[in-house]
Amino acid sequence: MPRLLPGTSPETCLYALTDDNLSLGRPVLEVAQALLDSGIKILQYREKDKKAGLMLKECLALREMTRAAGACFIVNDHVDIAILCEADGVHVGQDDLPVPAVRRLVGPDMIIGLSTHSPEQAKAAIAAGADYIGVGPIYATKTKKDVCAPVTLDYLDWVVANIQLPFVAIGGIKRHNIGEVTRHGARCCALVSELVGAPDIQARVAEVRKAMC
Ligand code: TZP
Ligand code: MG
Repeated sequence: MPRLLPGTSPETCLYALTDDNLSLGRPVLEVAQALLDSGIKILQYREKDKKAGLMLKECLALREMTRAAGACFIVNDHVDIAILCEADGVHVGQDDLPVPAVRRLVGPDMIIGLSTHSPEQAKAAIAAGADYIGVGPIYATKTKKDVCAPVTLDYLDWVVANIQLPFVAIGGIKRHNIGEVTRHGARCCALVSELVGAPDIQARVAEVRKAMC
């Protein structure tokens, strides 16, 4: 996935998402720095309960931090904030602005990720011009509100067999099941609670990485 992973190996990768509510009281910038220090090369800012002014401030800081770490920076939902902080990409869901509309706003170079939950949505994502798709939730998760039922490894298997676009497996992925996900062909896995909720983030990233193959 060369566009999604500037400067990194396309072998296997961990994609980390922020969530202040799960971070054991630690500020998002501290958590993000720990993730980057652990070698995370894709970071998504995903904060559902914050005001736009604070989100922009945090994203401007995260942009600097990710640039210094040689990491890709993606902003969830907020196309305006992604543009203003010069993020590498923006990630949207099925009920957010449609990908062609996002493309008109961000221009040709910004990465657009789209969450998908079915083969139909994956095919539509390609037709709409997404640069990568999210595939999930693979397992049950409490992190996302209004989440659909787990798509299970069956949808992942279908994506692996049928979709050429880069994809990121997500949803309920933890150190005890990530090996199963990578053995089913996912090279990039996105985790929220398992990483930001770890008391020792660097140790957790190392454990998760070890379990990936
Ligand atoms: N999209 C699908 S599931 C999910 C998102 C953002 C949340 C995943 O969180 P966790 O804690 O890794 O299960
Ligand atoms: Mg969204």
